[in-house]
Amino acid sequence: MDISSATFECSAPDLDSCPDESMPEFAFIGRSNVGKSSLLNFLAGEAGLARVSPKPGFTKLINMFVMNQSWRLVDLPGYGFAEGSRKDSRRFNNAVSNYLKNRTNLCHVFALIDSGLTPQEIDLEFLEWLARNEVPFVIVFTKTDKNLPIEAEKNIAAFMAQISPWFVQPPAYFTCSAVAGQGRAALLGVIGEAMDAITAEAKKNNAASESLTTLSQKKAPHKKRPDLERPW
Ligand SMILES: Nc1nc2c(ncn2[C@@H]2O[C@H](COP(=O)(O)OP(=O)(O)O)[C@@H](O)[C@H]2O)c(=O)[nH]1
Ligand SMILES: [Mg+2]
Repeated sequence: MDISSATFECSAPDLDSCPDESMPEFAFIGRSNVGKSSLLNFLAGEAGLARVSPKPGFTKLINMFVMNQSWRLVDLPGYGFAEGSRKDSRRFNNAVSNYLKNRTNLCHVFALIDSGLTPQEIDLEFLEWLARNEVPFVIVFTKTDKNLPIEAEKNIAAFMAQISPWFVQPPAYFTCSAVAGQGRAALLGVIGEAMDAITAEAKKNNAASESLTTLSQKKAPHKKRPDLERPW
């Protein structure tokens, strides 16, 4: 999967303000400061596309970017940034949960976890929520340049050991570093595979609907997420 064009499309405060669902979407979610915007820029191959901030809690909007004029990368607001002492702000916001539960063109979520930290309760809680709500996701351990490889490996193994009992088949995971330039091909591969599956499904549906043209009444197609194999 090559990226030939990457453009900012819009910032939406909630699901209703998001653009139409005509393009497949791949969304980044994770704690504030985990490296969502940096990873988006790294995958897109454009340093200044999404705004990177050393200050946590910066992005409050759903930011949409169109790649190759055919699919979107979505930078979701981060969770886990406690503003003041309000406990509620630890939780991810309504716009994010609505988007994740109801966006029909959402193909995959990349759930970002900092490889430099031991398993954090809020990340475990969030992944459990994703699994319970049947949101299709893969895990991406970020910032592998920050620690010695052995420390990152230890944190990753501990995290996967904690979540594995929740699944028949544990979710796929990847590692990346936007700073060291590691992990881009594998993540673009995930998107490429999903896009191939969607194209194949669309072709099949087109062929099927052509063979139905003799029928006088055609039913409107039922909107659903692409039937991709889920990681659990
Ligand atoms: N060492 C290291 N720092 C990173 C990496 N990715 C992002 N950062 C830094 O982490 C901070 C938060 O990054 P950002 O992409 O804005 O995170 P977001 O809040 O999840 O969107 C910034 O200071 C980035 O420079 C990485 O791969 N390695
Ligand atoms: Mg960001």
